[in-house]
Amino acid sequence: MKKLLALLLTAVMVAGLFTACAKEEATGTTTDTATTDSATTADDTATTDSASTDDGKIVIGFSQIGAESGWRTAETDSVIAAADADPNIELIFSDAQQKQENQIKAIRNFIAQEVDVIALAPVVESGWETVLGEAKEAGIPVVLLDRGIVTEDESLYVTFMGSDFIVEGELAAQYIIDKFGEDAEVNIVELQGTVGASAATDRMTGFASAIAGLSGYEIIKSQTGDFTRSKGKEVMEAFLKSDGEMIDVVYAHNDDMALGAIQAIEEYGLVPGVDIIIVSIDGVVGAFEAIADGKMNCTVECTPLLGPGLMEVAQTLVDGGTVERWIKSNDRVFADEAAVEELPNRVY
Ligand code: GYE
Repeated sequence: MKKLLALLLTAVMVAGLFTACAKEEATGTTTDTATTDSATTADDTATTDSASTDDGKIVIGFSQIGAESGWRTAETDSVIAAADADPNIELIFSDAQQKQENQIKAIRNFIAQEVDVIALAPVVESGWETVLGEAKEAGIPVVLLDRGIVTEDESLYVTFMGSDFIVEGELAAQYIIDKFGEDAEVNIVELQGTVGASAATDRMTGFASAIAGLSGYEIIKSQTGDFTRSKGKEVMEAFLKSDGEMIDVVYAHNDDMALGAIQAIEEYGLVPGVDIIIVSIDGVVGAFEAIADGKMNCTVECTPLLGPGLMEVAQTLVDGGTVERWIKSNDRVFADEAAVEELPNRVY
């Protein structure tokens, strides 16, 4: 019995040793050292080293929201590619899978690892004071990437890199106004982005303000589709069920939801892009293709190619330089024929 026990114990110890080795290898090469809990490990494969290396590299900890849309995947690719291309930069990538609590955990890990710069794509705009206060206390500059936050303490981040979502909403509305005319009666359904996200709140505000003075323009339904294609489709199905032939326009806060809505409209038996005009935001290649197919009408560009800019900003901050408070992207509108012509040039 004793012998058996001893044997068992050895077996367990050997097995333990193996796992320890495997773990070390993982953290030393490709696994993210910033997020170790099982909920967030799945996509955390972008890290190349641990932050504590003393090789003089600039270490950026990037807390990404997730992978809800084609846009976001393009942004992740852009950041990883730009970091890979810069021998002076080391990136620790952490995927929050849409949860603010995961982002807070990741930021705390970045602080513990003494990274040089924290890049945060905040899933929602409120609730960041405590953790960003901790980063400030640790002397680590925070760069907000692609979405903003709401706070009374402006010192909690150095800069916001991204688009003007209010203008994007206005531009989307303008396309519809130009198409139908100011005096028309237009019933609009709105597919909102993630509740509480700056990109959703501001796109809603910009659009609403642009149609505010036009009495025939009405948003008859507005609901979140979480910036995803599947949710966009699902919500559009419900809109069609309740309002069907009444709907003139779909305004979606991103292209993925618009593409989901297109599917719903086709399944319902109407012609997207003709019976129902579809306008959205992002400018991903799928939207350009849908416009070329005549199934969609307009997309307002919002560039996800923020990687190279982020590397520059990180370098400037580490060198003790200053950066603009808002590094604004240049967004363009692509509709109808102009979108078809632009399709071959799209890189995301
Ligand atoms: O429009 C959407 C994504 O924050 C600007 O998030 C970004 C938005 C983008 O999921 O597709």
